[in-house]
Amino acid sequence: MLQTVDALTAAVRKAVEKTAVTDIHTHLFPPSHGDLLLWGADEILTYHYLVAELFTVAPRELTYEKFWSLDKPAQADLVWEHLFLKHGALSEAARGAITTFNLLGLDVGRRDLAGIRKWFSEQKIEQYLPKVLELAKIDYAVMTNNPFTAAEVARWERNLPCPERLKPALRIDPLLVDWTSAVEVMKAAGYEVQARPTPKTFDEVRRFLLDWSKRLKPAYFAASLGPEFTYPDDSARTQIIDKAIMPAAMELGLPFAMMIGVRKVVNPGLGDGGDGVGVADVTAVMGLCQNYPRGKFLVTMLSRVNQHELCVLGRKFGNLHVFGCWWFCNNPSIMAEITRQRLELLGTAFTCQHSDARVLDQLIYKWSHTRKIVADVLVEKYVALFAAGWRPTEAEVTRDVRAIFGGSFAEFAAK
Ligand code: HDL
Ligand code: ZN
Repeated sequence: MLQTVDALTAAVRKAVEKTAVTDIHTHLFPPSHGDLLLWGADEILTYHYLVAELFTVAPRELTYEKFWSLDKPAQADLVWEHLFLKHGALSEAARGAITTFNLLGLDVGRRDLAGIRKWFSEQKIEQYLPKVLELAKIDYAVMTNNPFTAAEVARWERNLPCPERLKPALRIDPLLVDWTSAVEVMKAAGYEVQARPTPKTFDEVRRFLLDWSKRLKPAYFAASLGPEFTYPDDSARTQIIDKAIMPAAMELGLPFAMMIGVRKVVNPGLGDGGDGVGVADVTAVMGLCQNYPRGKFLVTMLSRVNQHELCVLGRKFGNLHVFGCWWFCNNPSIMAEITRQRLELLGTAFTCQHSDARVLDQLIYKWSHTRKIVADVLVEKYVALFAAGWRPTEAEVTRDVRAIFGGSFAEFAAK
């Protein structure tokens, strides 16, 4: 038994520091998939979050066209110059790059970008990937694998090796947000689908999903959806969900993960960094949970405005698992607020974070920053319990930390 507040506080901080996390949503790829897996100093510095921030301070003569015409190191040099040297690296993404370099043991204080680049050039990805997973204390990470992206399909068709600790997820946005291009891809792959959805088309979409699931053995189906997403409605999208996606997901016992609220391409000049956020309609999630009591839904939402309503839905539906402080919510101020709210409304029946890492090395900072915030919130909640006479044991504290670090997700996915 932990008999003092100090002993309890130390136990909570130790458990958060030491407990492995399952990173349930990333954009990582197996090293065998070559340049799809991004890593190293220049990828860290040209992360689309930092590119967007560069253009908040860059001189007017730096146009998007000029920037994108540069090679990656030259782009990284501009980010380094403007966001790290000429301005305080105080944003979460900029501070994250510094945390990553620091935890890799690089002397970032010397600001020697050439030296940092040299160190990375000496790393071999086969050894570096497990080193990063160990540093971030990740047991495994779930990837984002899109069967509608030719470059990805080409790698999967070669049956290249994939490390045990990287698990696929089947990403199916085009079925819901770009139906005509999805039809073209499925048709070219030999599925008898047509743009005007018919019963045959729905059967073929389901077969497409089952065939890819056989190949990838995904942890879940996933889609990112805009603020305008509604369900049910009289759109083809509702039919695709009802007649193809959910039947396939339920046949396989897989969750359907929805990331809702991205306002796509508000500024095309920023490339991947050009997306914004919009307040979405949480009743779409409610409709799915009501219509599919035997289905399983993983949901994260992009707008801070949607978090409380989503949390309350998480209390109403055992087939809904709330996860992550996604993207523009992945900042200490909002992460603390969301995590406190979820503990208060959901206990440990949620997943506190996912990294969304696009660049392998980001796992290091995203989880280091997350652990700090989560530890502070958990200490507050356990100390309040202690003050009311409860005496948690160290094992119980570790159990609860693991629950919000992926344990509850595993239980939910296995239901
Ligand atoms: O759609 C998604 O999975 C989002 O996470 C986007 O990839 C986004 O660009 C991102 O990287 N967010 O962190
Ligand atoms: Zn993502």
